[in-house]
Amino acid sequence: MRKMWIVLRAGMAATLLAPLPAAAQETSYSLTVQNGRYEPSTLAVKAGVKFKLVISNKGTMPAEFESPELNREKVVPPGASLPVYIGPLAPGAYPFFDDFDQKNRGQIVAK
Ligand SMILES: [Cu+2]
Repeated sequence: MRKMWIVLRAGMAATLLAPLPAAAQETSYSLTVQNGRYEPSTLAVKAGVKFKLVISNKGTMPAEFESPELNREKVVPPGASLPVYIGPLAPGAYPFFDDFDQKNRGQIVAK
């Protein structure tokens, strides 16, 4: 039992000494839904890098970020900001739309 504690404590010390996780320096972009439109409607991102896309819904109705090309679908309630993790993407254009308001469309362009 005592030996187990020593091993556990050694493990905890190693955790404390470990460098900051990669999440602290993640690539992040933001997308806003406002007045029935995505802003920006074309979002340029770096190709080959996984990134976090924070979707903020400033409207009064729920929005659903959807993209079969990106294989993502996320409902964002009014007033909420939610993250979606995407990529790494090959260079190209990836369309997305609001499944609750399908005239609201945009694209992510990876370069
Ligand atoms: Cu949908």
